Amino acid sequence: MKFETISYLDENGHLSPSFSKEISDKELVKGYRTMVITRLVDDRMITIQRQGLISFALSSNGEEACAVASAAALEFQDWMYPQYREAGIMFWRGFTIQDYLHHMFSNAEDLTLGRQMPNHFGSRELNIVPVSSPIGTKIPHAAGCAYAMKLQGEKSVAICYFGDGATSEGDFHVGLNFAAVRKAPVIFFCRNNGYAISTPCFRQFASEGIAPKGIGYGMTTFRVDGNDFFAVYDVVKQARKHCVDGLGPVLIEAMTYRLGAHSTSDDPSLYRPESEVKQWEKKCPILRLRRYLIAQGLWDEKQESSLLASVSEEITRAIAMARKTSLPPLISMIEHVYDEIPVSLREQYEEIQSIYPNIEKH
Ligand SMILES: Cc1ncc(C[n+]2csc(CCOP(=O)(O)OP(=O)(O)O)c2C)c(N)n1
Repeated sequence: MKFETISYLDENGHLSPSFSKEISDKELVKGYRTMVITRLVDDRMITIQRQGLISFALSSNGEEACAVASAAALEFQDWMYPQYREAGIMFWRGFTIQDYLHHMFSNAEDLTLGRQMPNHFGSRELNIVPVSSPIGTKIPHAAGCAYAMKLQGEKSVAICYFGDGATSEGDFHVGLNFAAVRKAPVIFFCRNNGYAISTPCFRQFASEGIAPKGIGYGMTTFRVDGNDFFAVYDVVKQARKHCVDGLGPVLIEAMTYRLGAHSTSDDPSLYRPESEVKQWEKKCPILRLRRYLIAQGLWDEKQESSLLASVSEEITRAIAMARKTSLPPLISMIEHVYDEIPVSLREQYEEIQSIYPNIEKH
């Protein structure tokens, strides 16, 4: 089974005349700015992890269009289930750099109160369900959420993001089958970036990519150039309409590439050639959209340098503030799971306090 890859914007920023869809200049510029913010924040997080300020960082370097263009194509009431390379959806929906930095420092202002690893963002206010470390678990959750919305007659969709590696998990198959049978309004957005850490796609599955799996489950499926802002935007718009029209779920396979390491605990030079990375650098989604915007007179070098300077300064200020902010209180370790804290947990908490009387001061 062969799939065409939908693409409209080439590497030089030329937009194909076959793209006749509506997307406002304002949205395009916001999309561009959001991708740049994501890139700059990610780069700095890796640096400060190396400096020992935070414990861990993952970046979406090279994959920013997948998150930002898809978020741009959705409505605010739509539920989002990110994996961890979707910081761009947070910034698109209004999470500030400071909010993000508090999360990365796992401090008292972090919405998850340090109970999660860095890059496990989420926000109830923004309808973004926090990332969870076990790969693929969000796929059935998103299918269930979408089915619930269908039963309640809501005109909203859920979108679930994951990598190619997640499709090797049972949860992928369970979630897709359930959603297809129940016609749940859910978009399964797979970023096929070629690798699950060091495992290349050809060692994960024998099918021709991920898209044929969607057909196998009986759902509408697209393969799209994941580094093309216009193409991602367009297929997600179409997928959303398909879902709210009651036609069932959609699988999108976005062809992209992870330009950086899997995480700060990885060394990609051990499993992939530098020449491969260089090839994909030319397809960078930010570069392509910038070339388009400049050619259209919607962006210029002055705006570019001012954006880079102001975002970099904002990140520096946010790091300083996050460092100054205290850690979450010890009691938060046992709160917010049970309605009433069970006696066994309360005893453990008191034991820690008695062993480390000054623990709250650290
Ligand atoms: C169930 C499970 N197995 C293994 C891991 C370890 N692990 C973390 S990320 C990852 C790779 C995931 O690859 P993919 O889904 O392709 O996403 P990518 O990191 O490429 O964006 C693995 C194996 C995990 N977190 N959960």
